[in-house]
This record gives sequence, structure tokens and C-alpha cells, in this order.
Amino acid sequence: MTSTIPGKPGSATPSVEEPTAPREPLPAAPDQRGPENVSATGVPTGAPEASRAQSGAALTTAQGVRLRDTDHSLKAGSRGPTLLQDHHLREKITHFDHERIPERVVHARGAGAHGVFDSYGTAAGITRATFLAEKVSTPVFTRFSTVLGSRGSADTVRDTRGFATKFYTSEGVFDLVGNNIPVFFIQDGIKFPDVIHAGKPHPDREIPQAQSAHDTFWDFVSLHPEAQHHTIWNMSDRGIPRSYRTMEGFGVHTFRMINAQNETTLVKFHWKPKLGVHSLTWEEAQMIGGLDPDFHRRDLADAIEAGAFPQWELGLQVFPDTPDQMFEGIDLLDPTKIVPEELVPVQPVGLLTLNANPKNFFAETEQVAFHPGHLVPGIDVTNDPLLQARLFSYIDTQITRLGGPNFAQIPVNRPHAPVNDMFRDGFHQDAVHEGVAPYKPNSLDGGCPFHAAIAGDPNAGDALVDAAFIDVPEELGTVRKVRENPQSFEDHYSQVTLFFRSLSPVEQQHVIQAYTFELGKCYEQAIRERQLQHLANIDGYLAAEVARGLGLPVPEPTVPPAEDVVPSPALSQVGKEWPLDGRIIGIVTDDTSDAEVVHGLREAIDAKGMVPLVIAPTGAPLPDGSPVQRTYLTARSVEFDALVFATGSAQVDAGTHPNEDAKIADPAGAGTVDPRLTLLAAEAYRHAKAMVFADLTPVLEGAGVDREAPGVFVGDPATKLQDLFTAMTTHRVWQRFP
Ligand code: HDD
Repeated sequence: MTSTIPGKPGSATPSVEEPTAPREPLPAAPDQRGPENVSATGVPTGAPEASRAQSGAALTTAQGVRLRDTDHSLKAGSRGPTLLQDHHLREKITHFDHERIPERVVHARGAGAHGVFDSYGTAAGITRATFLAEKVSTPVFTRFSTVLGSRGSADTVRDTRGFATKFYTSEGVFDLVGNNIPVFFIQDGIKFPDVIHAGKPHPDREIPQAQSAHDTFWDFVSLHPEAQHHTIWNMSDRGIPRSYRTMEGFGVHTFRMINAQNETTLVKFHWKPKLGVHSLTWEEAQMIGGLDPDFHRRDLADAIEAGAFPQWELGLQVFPDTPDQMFEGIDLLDPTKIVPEELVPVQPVGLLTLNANPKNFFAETEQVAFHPGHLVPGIDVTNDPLLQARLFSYIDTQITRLGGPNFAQIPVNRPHAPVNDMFRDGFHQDAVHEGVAPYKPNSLDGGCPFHAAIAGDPNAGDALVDAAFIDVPEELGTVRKVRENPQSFEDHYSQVTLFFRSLSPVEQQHVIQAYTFELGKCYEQAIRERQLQHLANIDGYLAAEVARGLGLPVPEPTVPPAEDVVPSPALSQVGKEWPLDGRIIGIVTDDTSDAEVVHGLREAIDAKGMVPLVIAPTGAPLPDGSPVQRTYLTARSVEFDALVFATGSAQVDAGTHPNEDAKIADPAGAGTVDPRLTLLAAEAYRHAKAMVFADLTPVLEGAGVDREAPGVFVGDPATKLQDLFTAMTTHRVWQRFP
């Protein structure tokens, strides 16, 4: 019997031509390997041969067998049925069928980045954690997220944002699993399934996606006075950040630190963004949800790629570890309370710099597994009942999500400290453990491994090394086993009032609009009324304004009014000036724009560490050959922090505009202006962005922009650029809001 080889003369199935010439196999690039590490058996787990990256010239099966065709299945004749024998078809399709893993039950939508944490050493007096000692650099991976939406949902929805950082310290992994809001909805973790079920889409129709503006969410929070504090933060501008780079982060709970003398202190963790805390407007957030659902993900990746590495200072609020764990009447174990920074300043202890994008979203951002119980010597938990439940939940959910108990062996999760555990077997076991005695004590493996100890520990016994994790011994006295909260958890309104009254008038208006919008999306009148009652207990003005918007009567407060609230200016985002790194400025051009001027604008913006994007009628390069990044069709105002209209007197030529009806008359009598430009200008003006208009441009009038308004600069774009930069340091031209 003879056979023909496909692709050879006489073959029935010619091979598909390769678009590029085959090349010599490449070794795996260093960044395609996992972190350098040694397994329990001493075998380097990051070895190049362990890499599955696309690193060779020849396509292979999963077993490393080279393939000559992956485009045609094996058939009984070119028009015949496919053969079960086709091992490559089966392997390829089977693997594809299992590509998806369950998304996170909360925080499903996220974006991550690698970076480094440089410690100042200022915390060395209160913690023995070596990554907080002076001048220690620790590799990190940070993942930001929304909470409610599915993995493919929009970035800019009104929601809390996750801010989780994995520190690969020399003493093991420390995870700081925080949010951009310093308080939480509930005081006891046993209620977590309830609050999440209420916030997620309705179970019958699975709507609405990724938002709180619906009945079940407001049903839950209106039935929980303790949820009011977190909720008002969500309704404020904090719920719609401009960028992950401009968010604060909070550890929320109070943690305990232990120093070299075994003295303990209570601390709260804060991340302070170097670029300041900035938000979108609600209209921008909604528009971006449709125009660019990946807005925050893109912004983070673009900034890092451009070298505008985002930075946050890690800071600590430090409290004495008193037996009652209270500070000036605030229960430090209550996760619905903050301690105002004016009372206890945030002391910087180190700098986080995110400087590298993940190479593979799934391998890193999707598979990273955080856990508030990943602690290192010198940092311990407290009895905050929300934190206590979290200590159970994270590993538990990851066993399902990552398919078994060995997810710590996934490269992004591997500690950079040596691992010498006695955990064995299980799904996806990557290590080849040697030895016969994975138990302790043993006499067969020479007793190894031994316990570690801390220096001076009288119970050290046969311990070999120091830097062991110590559970701080705690006196519990005589306690009763109960299902209840302490009485000190009962004040649910005073800090909500504090938050509202600490905001500037424009921020207060945003809060009022957000409540009015969200409650306006609830169908049940009883829910609206119940929530209004809470607002009346928080602040009379807030309640009156929201009630007016809803067309409902204002309820009388049911708690005594909080008269003696001292505002905390640190809670407001307005009134400060910030660096502009990575901000995006659109340069609008038309056929009459001077290419040299445009070039100069780009250079000046670039020199400030910002991103200039040239917007032109079409994608054709400018007359000097320089590229165009956006066209009138692809540009929308919400993408830009500021705009420079370097357009001349060009108007739409009657008869050439594709949509005659879309043309708007220029009130200045100069003819008609492309409606996409007037829309661009009108939106940016409405969103209080700084803008420059070239003298001759008719866009300004067409868009109804007041040339005398703050943050509007008319004249030669090159000379007005500095004014634009100055106006941008406050993020928006706040005076322009009504
Ligand atoms: Fe949580 C994920 C933050 C309360 C249970 N949480 C998760 C993530 C962040 C937070 C940032 C995403 C991590 C990532 O990017 O992979 N969670 C918080 C904060 C809380 C909080 C700041 C309150 C202060 N969480 C909380 C409670 C429970 C959980 C009370 C359960 C009792 N959280 C989980 C979880 C998740 C999670 C179900 C889902 C995916 C995962 O853990 O790995 O275990």
C-alpha cells in the first residue's frame, strides 16, 4: 500500500503558507519565566524548560511533537467526515473548551501591574517586618478592580474599587487587600453574602450589570444603618475614579504590628497617590462606559508603557494597642469607622511604583490570588469581625476558582522566599517533592525541616532560624460565647455626617445628584422612603435636596442632629494642586492648522510628562508627516483631560459634509462648523476641563463656550499652553460647575 504526504507533489491538502519566514528557535525570555524560586526539592521552578511561552520556531503539540498542519482536521477524504483518530484536533479543541475558569465572585473585573515597593524605614520602630526596614526594595504585583461587575463589565461604573498588593518579601508573601474606600458596608463578615447578593444583578433577569442603581442594593442598605457610611462614599466622586492611578487605597481594618522588642501597635494602612485623588463626572463615567469600557485598564497600561509609572506612598495611622482598642471614642475594630487624618496623621513608610505591565493577562492578573491572611512576621490581624471572616473566605474561594489547593505554585503567586512546607499532592501539583517524611516531628528526614524562632524566644527549643511568624498572645479575660456586636459599633450616622460636611459644595452637589439618580432607578417607593429617612438622619440639606429631586416629602430625623461634627478637610478632593504626569491633552487640528504649531504643542506637552494626542479630520498624517492619533470620528471629549483647539477658521464646506442635517450654524456668522468639533468642545466645557482656543476658530462660538469663563484661554495656542497646564493642576476648573 502507498500513501501521499500532504504538501508534497500529489498531495490532496496543501499546507497553509506562513506569513513570515520560519526562524531559529528562541530561548524563553527571562520575563516569560516565573519568579526565580526553588521548589521544596531544591529544583529551580523558573527554569527555561518550564516555560510554555511561544519561544520556538516550530509549532508543537502539548507533548512537544512538531506539527506540519494545524489548519485542517484529518478527514476521510477532503469532503468526508472527520476522524476520531485526529489526536491534534482533539487536543486542540479539548484545551480550548477548558480555557475559562470561574470569574471571581466579587472583584471579577480588574487590571494589574508589577512594580517595586521601596521602604523608607520609618516604620522600623514599630514592626519587625524586614520589607519595612530602611532601604529595602520588594517586588510587588498590584491588582485594581471593581466589585460588582462581571469580568467583561465596564470600568467606569459607580462602585467601590479594589486595591490589592502582593509584596514578595524575603520573609514570605504579604498581601494588603484593600479598597479605595476606607470603610465597609457591614460590620460582620457573616453578612458578606447578603450584601453581595443585594448588589449583584437581580437573580431573575440578571440585570442591571455592574451597578448599584437598583432595588435590591438600596433595599439592603436602607435596611442596614451600618451601610450608610460606605454608601455615601460610593455616592461621592470616590465611586467614579478618573484613573486607578488617582485613587487612594485603604487597608480598612485595623492591623497589629510587632517590633523587635515584641511591643505591639495598632495601625491602619493608607495608599496616597502621588498624582492626587481625582474623579470623573457622572456624565463622563456613563459615556465612557459605552465609548471605552476598558478606560481604566487602558489608562494604567498606557501610562506604564509610556514610562509615566504611577506611584503611591504607603502610610500608617498609628494607635496605641490599648486593651479596649478604642481611639478618642472610635472603636478601632469597627470597619465602618475612619479615624480622621487631622486627629492621627498618616505617616509615610514607603513608596510603591508600578513599572511593568503583565505579559499575559490570564497567567498573572486573572490567576493572582490575594488573601488578607498572607501575613509576615511583624504584622498581625485584629479581632475586627469583618476581617476574621475574610481570613476564611479568600483561600476557600481560590480553591474553586484556581482548581485546587496548589495555586500558590502558579508563577504570579509564588513567594520569592524559599518554601519548605509539608503540603503534598492535590490537583495541579507542580513540585516533585523528595524525601519520605512530610510530617513533623520526624526522625527519617533528619528531622527536617525545623521550626523557626524569634531571637530571645525562651520557647525556641530546637528552633534553628529567626524571623518566625508570631501570633501575638492576647488576654481575652472572661468572655461569653455570643452572636452579637459590641455596643460601641452602634453609632451609624455621625461619621456619615462628618463625610458629607467635609466635602466642598460642588462635591456635595455630586453626592446629592448621585443619590437622586440611584434612588430614581428604584421602583419600590418604600425603599426610596426608607433611604430618605437615613439621609434625614445624616444631614438635613442632603435629605431635602434628594427628596426634592424624587418628589417626596422630607422626613424628620429620628436621631439627634449631629451639631458638633468637626469637618475633616482630608476627605475632600478639591482645593489642592497636583502633578500632571500621564494626563492626556487632545490637540484638535483641521486643514488650516499650522503643522509647525502643532509640532511645538506636542513637544511642550510631552516635555511635561503628559500625553499629546493629535485629532484631525481623517487619519492621514499632518502636512509635515507627523502622525495623527485620533480622527473627528474616533475622538470623544471624555478621553481627554484638556483640549487645545489649534484649528483655524475652517468650516464644513457646504455639500461635502456627509450629514447635512448635522451641521450647526455658527452663531458668529462664520458659516458652519463640524458638529463633532462643537460636541467635543461643549462636552469638555460642561465637564469643567481646561481648554485653549486659537483666536480664529469658530468652534468656541459654535459650542456655546463663554470665552471669559475660568479655564478657557483664547489666543495663540503656544503661548496659552502654560495657562492650560496651571489650570490642570487642580484636575478640573471647579469654578465652572454651576
Ligand atoms: Fe474581599 C476579593 C477587598 C471584604 C471575600 N476582596 C477581594 C478583592 C479585594 C477585596 C480588593 C480582589 C482581590 C483580587 O484582585 O484578586 N474585601 C475587600 C475589602 C474588604 C472585603 C477591602 C473589607 C474591608 N471580602 C470581604 C469579606 C469577604 C470577602 C467580608 C467574605 C467574608 N473578597 C472575598 C472573596 C474574594 C474577594 C470572595 C473574591 C475573589 C477572591 O477573594 O479571591 O474571597
